[in-house]
Amino acid sequence: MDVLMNVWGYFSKNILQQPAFMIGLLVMLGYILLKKTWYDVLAGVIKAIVGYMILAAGSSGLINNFRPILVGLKDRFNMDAMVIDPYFGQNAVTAGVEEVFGKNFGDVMILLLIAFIVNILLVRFSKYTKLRALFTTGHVQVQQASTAYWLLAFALPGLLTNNVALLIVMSVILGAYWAVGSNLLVKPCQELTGGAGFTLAHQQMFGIALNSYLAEKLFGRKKDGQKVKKLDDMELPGVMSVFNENMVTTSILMLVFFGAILMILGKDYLIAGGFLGETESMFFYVIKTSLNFSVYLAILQLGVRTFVTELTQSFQGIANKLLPGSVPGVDCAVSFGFGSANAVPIGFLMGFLGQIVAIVALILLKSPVLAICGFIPVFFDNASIALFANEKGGAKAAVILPFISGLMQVFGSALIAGWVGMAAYGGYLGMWDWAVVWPVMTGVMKLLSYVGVVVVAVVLLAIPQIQYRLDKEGYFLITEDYEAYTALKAKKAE
Ligand code: ASC
Repeated sequence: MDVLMNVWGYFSKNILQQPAFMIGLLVMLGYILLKKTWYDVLAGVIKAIVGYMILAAGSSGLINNFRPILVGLKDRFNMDAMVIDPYFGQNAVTAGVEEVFGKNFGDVMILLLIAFIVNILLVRFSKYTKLRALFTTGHVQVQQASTAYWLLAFALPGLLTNNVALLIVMSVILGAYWAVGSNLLVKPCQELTGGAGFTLAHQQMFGIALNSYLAEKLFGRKKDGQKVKKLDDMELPGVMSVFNENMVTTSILMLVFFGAILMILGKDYLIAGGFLGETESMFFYVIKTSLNFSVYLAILQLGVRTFVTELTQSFQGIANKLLPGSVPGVDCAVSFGFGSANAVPIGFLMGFLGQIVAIVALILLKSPVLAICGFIPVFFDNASIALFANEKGGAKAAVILPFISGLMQVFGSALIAGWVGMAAYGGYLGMWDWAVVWPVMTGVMKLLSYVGVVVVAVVLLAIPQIQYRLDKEGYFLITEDYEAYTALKAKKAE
């Protein structure tokens, strides 16, 4: 057993939690199964790992640059608030799980292992489960396993004395959430990317699915039956034409946005916090910091272009031989390489606006739990939601839906983190699914106990069955042969 746990520990730390190596491993396995030459395998693996590392350089550049600025608002206004951010959430679990439940953080890693196996098994038996997507984003899985551990331990205190039963119940719920959530986005992702062959496996899967649906239903058609205008359909004249170019739009928007926030934080605060050198010019510091946003976004998109084709081509090997009909589930940032590039900054800003409105409401309502925006939920969730909403419902959907999402992220996180006691440890995961879907699941299980567990599992597993029954012909075809799928849809529309 010890040997097994050591092997798992090594694999989890060095490969699973480092998506670049996890993707590299999958590409290697896929190409070997496709019987490629050794040098094709080598080239593919290198491109996949380097591409992913470029993507990660972009996304961590964004996080490391802009998280301290947003969290700075909390210090600047002396707020006693928890931060909604996956890493703060994970730290809260590490700090509190033993005190609150008498459990060791090591149990979270066992939960991760079993839940991952549940995900693989559910996809392996896709003939029955109709589940097609495998999580490859281990760093996110660790954060989710941590939070899920806390929420489920809180909901099912009767199981705390029986570790085996506790872990099994937790793994089924978490593994099913992974498989079902990423499966929900198989279709929206193919439609966004023209059949690129991946889905998203991140922290806002239900959020994107719901917002895509709402975008189509509420904004997708004009009254006269005409198509709605997407963000990129707007050709602006005269001086406004500078906004026709995405890099310019993003830079100007961020200059205004971060310019305002940095002014609010003030020069003294920035110097004391080590952001700005004493002799440095504030003016140029603001310009440099804000434009870095466009720089990291461009890096991120280059990373996506470098590895996505390798991953999806090689995954054919896995889909043919090991996990029939499956697709890889990847980081939500991968979607930023597709669709309207303008949706990304717009989703971010509208989500931020929503979060700020919600935070002010919490303050005015004298809520016992206050929250402050973490960069990751504001940016990655809302940019993705805007991207998919724009695709289905056009520009209006891309502006309105992320705003509502921002409200839900704050209200949902404050509610659940206050209720289960995580707020006291300074943070909560805070991404859309964890601010909306998991609080509902936790509530059902707390209320109905073991019956609640069954209800949640059955509802989750029923979702792919319903999706399948709504489109039996196209359901697996969409990932196996996108051209044939679009031809089928065109024929049906005639
Ligand atoms: C997360 C998380 C990150 C980012 C990254 C986005 O949820 O934990 O580090 O989003 O995955 O690319």
